[in-house]
Amino acid sequence: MERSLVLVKPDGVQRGLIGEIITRFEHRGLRLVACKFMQVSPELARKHYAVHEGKSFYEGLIQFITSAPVMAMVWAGPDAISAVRQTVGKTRGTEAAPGTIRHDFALQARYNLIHASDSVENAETEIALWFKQEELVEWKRCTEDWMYE
Ligand code: FUP
Repeated sequence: MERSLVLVKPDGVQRGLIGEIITRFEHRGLRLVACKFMQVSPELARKHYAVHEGKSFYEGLIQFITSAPVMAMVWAGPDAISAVRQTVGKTRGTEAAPGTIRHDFALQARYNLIHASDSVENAETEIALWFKQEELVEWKRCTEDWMYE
């Protein structure tokens, strides 16, 4: 069972897409294990995007992610990293496959609605950065008996 850190970024919150995005992951069969609506501090933003430090879009990204609240979540399931990223779609909406969230609701890179962990290792680091251990809920969806082998 893998876990992924998913953020509905400020554009998704402002555009009223939190519910739509959660619905996509619920329908996919993933399990929500943590969720919090929060204003991101510049310190947290810089830690989260440390891998992009020095890139041309880095400062704009920090400004953007701190510009309005985000909905931070952890989703779990078999192959959750690739399942979540498949549902999210490629970075730019114009390159994302039809049916993905970014294709259906976004066009460009910065305003691409969602962050989703790109590896198991990064997911665990990101989850530890965004959530305390006690905020992660241990439970099982009844649908899992009919979806997970
Ligand atoms: P992704 O994994 O698809 O979220 O994308 P990346 O890790 O490549 O980029 C992280 C974030 O940087 C993107 F969500 C948006 C932002 N970005 C830009 O603003 N401009 C770019 O050219 C590339 C990325």
